[in-house]
Amino acid sequence: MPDRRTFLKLAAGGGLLAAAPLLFRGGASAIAAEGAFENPLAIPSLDEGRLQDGIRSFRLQVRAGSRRFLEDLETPTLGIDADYLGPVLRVRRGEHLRIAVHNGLKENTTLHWHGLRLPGPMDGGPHQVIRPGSTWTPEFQVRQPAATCWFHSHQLHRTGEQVYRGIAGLFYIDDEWSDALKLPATYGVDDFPLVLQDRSFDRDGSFRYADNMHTRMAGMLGNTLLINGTLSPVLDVKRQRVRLRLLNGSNARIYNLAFRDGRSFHQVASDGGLLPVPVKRRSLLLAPAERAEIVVALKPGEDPMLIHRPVELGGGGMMMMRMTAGADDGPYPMLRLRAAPDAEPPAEPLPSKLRAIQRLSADDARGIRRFRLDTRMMVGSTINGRFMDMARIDQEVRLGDVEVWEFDNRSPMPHPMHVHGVQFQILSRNGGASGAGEAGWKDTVLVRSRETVRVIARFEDAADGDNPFMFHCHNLEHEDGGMMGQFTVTA
Ligand SMILES: [Cu+2]
Repeated sequence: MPDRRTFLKLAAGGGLLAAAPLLFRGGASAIAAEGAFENPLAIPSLDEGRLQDGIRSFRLQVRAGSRRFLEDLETPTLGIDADYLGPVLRVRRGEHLRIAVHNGLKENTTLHWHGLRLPGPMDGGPHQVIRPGSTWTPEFQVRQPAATCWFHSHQLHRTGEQVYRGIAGLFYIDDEWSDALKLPATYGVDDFPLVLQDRSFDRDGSFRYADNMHTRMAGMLGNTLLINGTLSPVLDVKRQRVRLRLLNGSNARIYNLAFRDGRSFHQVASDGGLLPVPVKRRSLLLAPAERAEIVVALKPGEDPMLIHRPVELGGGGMMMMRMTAGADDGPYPMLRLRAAPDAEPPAEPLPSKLRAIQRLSADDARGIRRFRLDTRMMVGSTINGRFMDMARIDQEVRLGDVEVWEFDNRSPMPHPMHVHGVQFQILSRNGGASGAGEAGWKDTVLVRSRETVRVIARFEDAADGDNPFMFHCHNLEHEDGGMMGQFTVTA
């Protein structure tokens, strides 16, 4: 008898052959728009490790568990020190870290520190496999400004499924600068993490992760939204100003965040930390792996709804194939905020300046590397025409150099491109300027169909051929399908 996984694969594959849908959107993978939004939002536990002899050390265990997401049904899950997802790890700039990661699963995994600047062997990519029952203990110094980063499985060909089942968590960096700013910063009181994920469930409550040609082309889109693992959540707050640290922890889905009543909010940070100034906006596009921190003003007693507002990302042109990563689904509600009738007003105005960022200039760059993104129908997505090969180094960067990387997306769908080991700045989109919300440090950039994006970075962390860094699409099914390459950074 085929096991469940094989059965699902066969079932889904058979459906594909019969129907051969060319328009990978909507239908069974559109998010349902209903829900009471009465479930209290789960807040992950905060783990500050142990500070001893100048080293902050953590002990983490990746393990299996189960969680009741849906009424009356248990869902088998994976997590880090938890049944589903992991704690928020909190560290300070300048600290030396030691993180013991024990693999309590029956399969190989890895834990990648997404957005962290560190040496190649500590990165937690596909070369730093943790075998079942063993422990991997990376050590590194935090040498970057305050930011909301994260960690997740990066197991070759298995990242999509392992992350889907729950191997992900947040990683906060604080520093003197972020301490001094008058932004909401009390965890779980006026400063909240929001991990946005779409999932699908089978009738027995188990996650439905479909590994088939459809998902390899379009990415895995779920039809149910979870935030921090909570279905149809409400967040009760006792403050009139709250900071939301958003992570798009979805495998493939893109969110265009807004409030149903159209209110504005301020974006204060992007992937790699604080923006130069707060950016007032009414919507915010967040692709898989991207982070943004926003500050929202609430009046006592009101309950605004955070929603996804459908957006056209362009694209198409290949045999009518258009893959939208769910961006044009909806609108659908995501999170209800509910301010207490006696919610406290903020003591100070929102700061008008956050953190100066020295812009890198193309004049400082040694050169430009070009990455062409293509999708071949029923085959998969490639970078410069190639699929990932663990034995091949695709790019060699000289330690300390500034380089421009250009992503030229010729495929009919958007690709959120991520580079390990650096934080970069966005130079241009199709030759023009990018938005004020992208004026800070980034490690993941959404490249729309038919768009060319240039980013610039200084490569200051070393990675040799045994432990190279990755560059890849963060649509995890694209990544698992081979839309990834490797680079070294050596003197
Ligand atoms: Cu992609």
